[in-house]
Amino acid sequence: MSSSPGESSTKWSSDRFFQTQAPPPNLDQISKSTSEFIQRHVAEGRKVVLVTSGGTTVPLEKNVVRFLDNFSAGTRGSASAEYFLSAGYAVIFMSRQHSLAPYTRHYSHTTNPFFDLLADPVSHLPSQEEAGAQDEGDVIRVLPQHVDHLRPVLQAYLNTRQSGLLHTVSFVTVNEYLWLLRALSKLMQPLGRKGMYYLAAAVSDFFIPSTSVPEHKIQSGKGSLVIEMDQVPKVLKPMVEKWAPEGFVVSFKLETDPNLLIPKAVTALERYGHQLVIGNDLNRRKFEVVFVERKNHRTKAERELEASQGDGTIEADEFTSTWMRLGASPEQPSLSSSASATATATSTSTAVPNGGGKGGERELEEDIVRELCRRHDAWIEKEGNSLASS
Ligand code: PAZ
Repeated sequence: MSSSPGESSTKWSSDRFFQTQAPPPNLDQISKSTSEFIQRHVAEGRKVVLVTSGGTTVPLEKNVVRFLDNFSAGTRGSASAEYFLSAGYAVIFMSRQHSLAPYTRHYSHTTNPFFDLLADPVSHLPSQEEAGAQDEGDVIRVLPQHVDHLRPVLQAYLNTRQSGLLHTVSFVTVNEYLWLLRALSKLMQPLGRKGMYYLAAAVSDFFIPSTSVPEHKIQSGKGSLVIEMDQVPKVLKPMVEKWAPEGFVVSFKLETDPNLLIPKAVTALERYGHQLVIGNDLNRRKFEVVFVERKNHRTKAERELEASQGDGTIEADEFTSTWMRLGASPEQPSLSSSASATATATSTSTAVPNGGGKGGERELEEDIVRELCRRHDAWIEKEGNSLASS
C-alpha cells in the first residue's frame, strides 16, 4: 500500500489533494442546500457557526471491509451545537455519520436507551378518562420518573426543528471531511466576520491516496499486513488564508502527553494564523480545556499594514493560555510555560462552579461556547470599529 511512482512524497499540499482525490458524490447537493441555509441567515443578519464533530475513517479497501478509525463519539461537537443554538446562532453541524447529534445525544442507544424510558404499553394502558377521545392503542407513555429530563430536551429539539436554525451534513472518511470543510467554508464567506468555525472533529493525520487503495478486500494469505499512510494536508492554512479569510476560526488540539498541549497549540497558531486553539488532554477532556490565543490578535493583513507603517518588521506574537475547568480546581496549572523559541504563553485559570446543565449536570461545553460567543462578538465589533475609523 505504498505510494505509486510519481507520488513518492508522503507530504501533500492541499492543492495536490483536491486535484487528485475524488470528492464525495453528493457534494453538489450538499453545497446547494447549505448555500440556501447560509443565504437565509445572511439575509437575516444572524451569526452562523460551522461545528465539525466526530471521528474520520481511513478505508483500507475501495469496497470497504476494513477501515481505521478513532475514539471520538462526537460528544463535544453535539453538546456545543446545542449551546450555540441557545445563544442564537444558526448552526451547520457537520458530523460523522451516526455519531452523537444535538438533543438526541441525551438518549444514545448505549448509555440511555430510549426504550428504557417508555412504559410497558400493555400494563400502563391509560384509563378511558385519561385517554379522552384518543384511541388507547395509539398512546405510548414515558415513565413518570423520566418526564422531567425528557420534556425540555424534546421541547428544545422541536423548537430547533421549527426554527430552521440547524443544518446537518455528514461525512465518514477523512477525504469526505476535507472536501466538505473546503466547500462549506467557502460557502460561508458572505458571512464575513459573522461566521465562526468550530473544528472539534477528530481528523485523521494520515490517509491512503486513492491510487494506493486496493479495489477488493485485502487477503490474509501473505501473512502480516503492512500499511503505509501519507500525511493528511494541513488544511487550516488555506482555510484561514483563502477559504474563510474573515471568519473566526477555532481549532482543537488533542494530545495524550499534557506537556505537548500548549507548545503544540502555539505552533498551530503561529503556523496557521487563526484566532484560537482549544487544547485538551484525551483523559481529561470532559473536565478541562485550555484556551491558547494571541494577546492581541491581528489578521495577516493587519500585521502587514502595521509593518509597512512602522520600520518594516512584524512584531513577534505573545500568547496566553487560560485553563477552563469544571468545578473547583484543586490543581493549579503552571503559571507560565515556554512554548516555542519565538513565543511564550502565560497561563491563568478560570474555575467553573458545578450545577445547572441538562440533566442537572454542568457541561464544560456550556462554558466553552459562552466564552467563544464573547470573543466572537468582540471580533465582529473590531471590524465595525475599524470600518468606522477608516
Ligand atoms: O468527540 P469527543 O467529545 O469524544 O472528543 C472531542 C475531541 C477530543 C475529539 C475534540 O475536543 C478535539 O480535540 N478535536 C480535535 C482533535 C484533533 O484532531 O487533534
